[in-house]
Amino acid sequence: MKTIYSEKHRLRDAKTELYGGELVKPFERPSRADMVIKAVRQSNLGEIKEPASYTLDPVLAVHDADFVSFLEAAWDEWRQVGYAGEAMATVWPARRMQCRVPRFIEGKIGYYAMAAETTITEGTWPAALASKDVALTGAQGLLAGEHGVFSLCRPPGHHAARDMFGGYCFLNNAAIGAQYLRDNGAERVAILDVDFHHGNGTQDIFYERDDVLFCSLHGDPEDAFPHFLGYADETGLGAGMGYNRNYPMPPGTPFSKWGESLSNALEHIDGFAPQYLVVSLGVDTFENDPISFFKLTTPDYLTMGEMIGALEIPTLFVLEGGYDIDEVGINAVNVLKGYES
Ligand code: Q9C
Ligand code: ZN
Repeated sequence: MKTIYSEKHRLRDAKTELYGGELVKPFERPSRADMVIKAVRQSNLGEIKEPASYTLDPVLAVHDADFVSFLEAAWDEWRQVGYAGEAMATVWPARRMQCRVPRFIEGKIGYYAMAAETTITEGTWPAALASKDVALTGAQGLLAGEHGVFSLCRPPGHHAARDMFGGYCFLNNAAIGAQYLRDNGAERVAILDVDFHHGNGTQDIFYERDDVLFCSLHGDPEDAFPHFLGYADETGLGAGMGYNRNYPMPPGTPFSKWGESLSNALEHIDGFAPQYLVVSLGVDTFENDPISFFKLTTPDYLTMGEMIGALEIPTLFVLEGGYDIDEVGINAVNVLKGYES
């Protein structure tokens, strides 16, 4: 399997994340991708390719234009105010307040943020652009007839909604890739999100559509980020009714239970008969992940890949989360190895 990878991920190198009331070094850091590409090399998974460059058109196919313009300008606007720190949201259009985009950057960033932990910094926008190129180049590989491609995206994307960033995400790489497959001939695309966190952004983007099936396995929003989406009763709206499936699971869930949800999701995906599958591949379900609460082990990721591979659908794997730096590479590559076996 080919891996698409860009060194430009390094441009996303925030100094701070708001966590437990403190500003800490971000969990989502460049060394994550270093560990993953190292594991790809050591496992001889296959060729590693630079992404091609794409215009903003495939981004604007899933994100609102005003949101994209905001992301592009946010750091400059923040810096012009003279603030010493990284750009961070502190105020939101909460219940019964006006949902208008204010002029001043402090208001604007609050309007477009879904959480406060994720700062916008100098290289964030170019890194996000490169990350979507990694996803799109992977999608192009599927269109060219490859059976599986690994897009080693960083920053991740599945929390980014049509008009919101947060949860370490800016542009929704998996959604951009899935939409690109749709726009280039595929009638039906399924997205399977195995990241520990609910893929609220991806759900948001496709919620009213029947051409993109979204299935997400994740920590119960009662207990886990993003808290305000990801319940089992969110099944889609309008034409999209029945095309969204959530599998929230409680703290401590081991693979024996998690795998039952996966089997159920895979059955639905199989019944949908998509031309392509996009997997939002987060490995923060790992037992030692510092911010999550599932109990998957390193060999479980091989089984996960085998189960996905049994569907025999051309699959684009898009990297999402996974914060145990020492094991993120081996766990992610195990899924790909299992898929190929
Ligand atoms: N107490 C991804 O995995 N903060 N994003 C969680 C836990 C945000 C995760 C706080 C986690 C975002 C792509
Ligand atoms: Zn996650």
